[in-house]
Amino acid sequence: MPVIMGTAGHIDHGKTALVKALSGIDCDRLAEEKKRGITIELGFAFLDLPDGSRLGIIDVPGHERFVKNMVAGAAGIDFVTLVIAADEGVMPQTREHLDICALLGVTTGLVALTKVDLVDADWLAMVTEDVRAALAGTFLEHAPILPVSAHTGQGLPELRQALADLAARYVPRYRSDVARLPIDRVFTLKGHGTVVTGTLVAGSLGVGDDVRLYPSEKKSKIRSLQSHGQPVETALAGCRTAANLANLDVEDVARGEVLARPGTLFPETCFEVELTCLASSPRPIKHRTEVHVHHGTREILARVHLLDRDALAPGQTAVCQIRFPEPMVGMCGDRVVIRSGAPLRTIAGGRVLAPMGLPVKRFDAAGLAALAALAKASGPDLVLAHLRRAESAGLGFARLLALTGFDSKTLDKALSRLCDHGQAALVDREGPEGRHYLHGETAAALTASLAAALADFHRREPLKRGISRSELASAWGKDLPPKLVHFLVERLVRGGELVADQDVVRLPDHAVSLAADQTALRQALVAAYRDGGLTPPNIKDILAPLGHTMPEALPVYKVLVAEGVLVKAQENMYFYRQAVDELIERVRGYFAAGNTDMGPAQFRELTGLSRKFLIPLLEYLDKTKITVRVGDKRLLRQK
Ligand SMILES: Nc1nc2c(ncn2[C@@H]2O[C@H](COP(=O)(O)OP(=O)(O)OP(=O)(O)O)[C@@H](O)[C@H]2O)c(=O)[nH]1
Ligand SMILES: [Mg+2]
Repeated sequence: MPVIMGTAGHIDHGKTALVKALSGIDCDRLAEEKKRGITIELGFAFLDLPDGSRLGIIDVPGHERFVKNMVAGAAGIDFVTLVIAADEGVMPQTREHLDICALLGVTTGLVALTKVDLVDADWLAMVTEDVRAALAGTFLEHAPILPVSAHTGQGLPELRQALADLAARYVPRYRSDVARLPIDRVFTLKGHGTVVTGTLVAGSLGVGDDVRLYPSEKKSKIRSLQSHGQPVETALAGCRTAANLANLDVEDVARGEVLARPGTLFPETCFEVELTCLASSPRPIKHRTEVHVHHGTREILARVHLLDRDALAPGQTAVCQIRFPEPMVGMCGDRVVIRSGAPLRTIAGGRVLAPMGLPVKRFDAAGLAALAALAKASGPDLVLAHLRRAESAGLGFARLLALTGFDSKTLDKALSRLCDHGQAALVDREGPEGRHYLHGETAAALTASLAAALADFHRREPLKRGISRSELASAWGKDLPPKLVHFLVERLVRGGELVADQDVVRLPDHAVSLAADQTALRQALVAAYRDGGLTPPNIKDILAPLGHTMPEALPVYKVLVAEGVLVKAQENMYFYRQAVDELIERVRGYFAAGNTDMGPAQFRELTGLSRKFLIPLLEYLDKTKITVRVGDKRLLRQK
């Protein structure tokens, strides 16, 4: 994996000259840069090291106004060469760039004390001492300070050696394998179309790959690739990469956007960040302060939402949310640098805990504890912390990759271990974001709630065998994805805690049973309707002598109808099933005898019934499709 060195340091201190002296490459390409003698845009070069590897170089501008370009470049570097001119010594952007590197998570580097041809030995000794003092307490505290001159070549061999040593010792800091190319330049190459460049911070991209431009999610395909200036089939993490993109015009792409594969990044307007206010910041950061946020190659105005305090004092660290006016894409472990508007200076920075913030109430202990857990947890615990926060929504594999910054293998292992121990549950093998998981406790709580809902249903509907799956999904599970309800039901069935009888589910100990007095009622009802035939007594007259009301008797009626003993012709009018069946036979016989239609008069003649029963029964015959009504006559329905 190629290592990338970035320059840093005050304007005019000789960064670009040093890169040229080392690599032969002049990074100041723009006419304006040549004219003004300063760097504006990022410059890219490389140095072939004695061990055969290639060191990528990003040359940044020192001008105070172009710090945003510096941040974009430094976001992709592995170590820094802090360039300090021996004649001037430590200057404001020397310190600011050093702060920015620290905030971006850079942990190693060296100091090139350049332009030594302009100073004498005494001065050099004094400046070296000053520099050492300025580095105290920073990540470069013990770094080598190498005197060099781009003009005379003095110290260059030693500098090359020191760079090679750092590159050899460098341990890559990105573990994720989600390919991401934060774009730092967009241009048109005659005959080829749109080209974007950037440092591939993780993963790999190949020619022909389907890609998306985030956060807009515009579609594209990689036509060709270059790595450190050479055509390649595959660009690897850490490489300076240029990608020629199909279907996109230069105007479609902006610096700060990110090139990645479809479905791997998740645009959101809130990042959760562990933020540190620089000790050198002139004032605290107040809640809701608007600041310039630098993330990857993007710079955007956003607000800092402090959750556990009203102001973040210089030197303090807190977990907070950064709320953006438009969607952004990030990964856990990304760095942000924060600059204040007036005067423009770096005041804070930190580590992204979650690139997809969740609603957290300020000063809410539980919400803050869940966030704090993200800052502290690692390995499977980090996965659990996210699953816990996701509650019943759960998380897909792709989203978990972005939330943890793990590579796929590590995440895979962590999840299978968690599932084996019941700490997580795989609820869907083919969710929209890959395999879908719940926290074990969330799954357990949902399962318990489902069982309780079923028990409740049995209590309310003791005479129903159970509830259909679809009814269960639309009632108890109305706020959950249907696949999740299915998973929970299956899980209970597998555990023997629930019985599924085709489409109907019930608790194992539930059986349709009538209470003792209901058994008596049942017998009385059957007798009353059997004796009543097509002219049963009024319900009130049946129930009153038995000492029952209709609400009490209704469940028993329902059972009798379900069992086919009674027929419900209309509200509060039931008949003995057998009597109705005989009536139907008589009606069929009437038509079989050559009658083509049947009016109410013929029906009365056939049955001897009064209007009270006649009309409901005729309507019942229509409803059950024995007859069909035409005008006030009935025809036999052809089967
Ligand atoms: N004498 C002397 N002059 C140098 C040396 N290195 C750079 N310079 C001069 O210092 C001036 C600035 O050099 P650059 O390399 O452009 O400085 P820089 O740090 O890249 O500047 P910015 O990118 O604008 O921040 C130029 O005029 C260089 O010729 C050196 O080692 N010795
Ligand atoms: Mg320069």
